Amino acid sequence: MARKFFVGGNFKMNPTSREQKKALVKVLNEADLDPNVEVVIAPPAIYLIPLQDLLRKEVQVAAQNCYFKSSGAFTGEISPAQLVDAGVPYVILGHSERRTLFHETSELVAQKTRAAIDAGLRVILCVGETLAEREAERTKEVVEAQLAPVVATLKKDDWEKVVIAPAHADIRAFLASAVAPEVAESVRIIYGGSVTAANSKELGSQKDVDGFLVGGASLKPEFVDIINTKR
Ligand code: 3PY
Repeated sequence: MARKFFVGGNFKMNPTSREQKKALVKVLNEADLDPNVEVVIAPPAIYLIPLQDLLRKEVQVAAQNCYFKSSGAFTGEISPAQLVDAGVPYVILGHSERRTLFHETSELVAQKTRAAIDAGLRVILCVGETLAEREAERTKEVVEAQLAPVVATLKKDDWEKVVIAPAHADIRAFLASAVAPEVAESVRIIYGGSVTAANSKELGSQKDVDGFLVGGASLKPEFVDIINTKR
């Protein structure tokens, strides 16, 4: 089956006011969006439910993180079960900011991925090297090591629920041998890392790039041009 182009907008810790939030909704609700693209925006948790209520139904929402327990004494965390109960279909896990600023290990990311899928969520799984690792030409090794605990915890059918966001598209071959050729063929691998309207056409035309996870540009009207990249 063809892989549907996927564009995610990671708002990170933005917007900072309800007015900005309304403006973002207006842009997306009034835009002429390519119907062949799956569009998912990831606002801060506090805006998930209001945004879901305000947005046109074609635009889905994702949480930016979740924990691996379903309830209990874990102050500040949100559980996969709570996201499902709120009608949230997706969660981003393993973003580089979670890994570097909040010291999330690949084992923790794998545990969260397992728990999210068990609860019924779809996962935008981020992997990627740091600049220093890239400069040391360790990208392949680092990305494969990040994926390894996820590969160990997921069953073959679970991969249908995963979209992988790396900064390079060379991991399909790894998945073909580490999981299965049919999973490598069907899983969506999207490009994450400073996507803008100025570079999305070139990035989106590359073999094996099935979409984008967009950072800062998802907060601007150019996000619509990025969604419509393939038109
Ligand atoms: C970026 O493009 O900055 C991202 O972190 C995407 O999530």
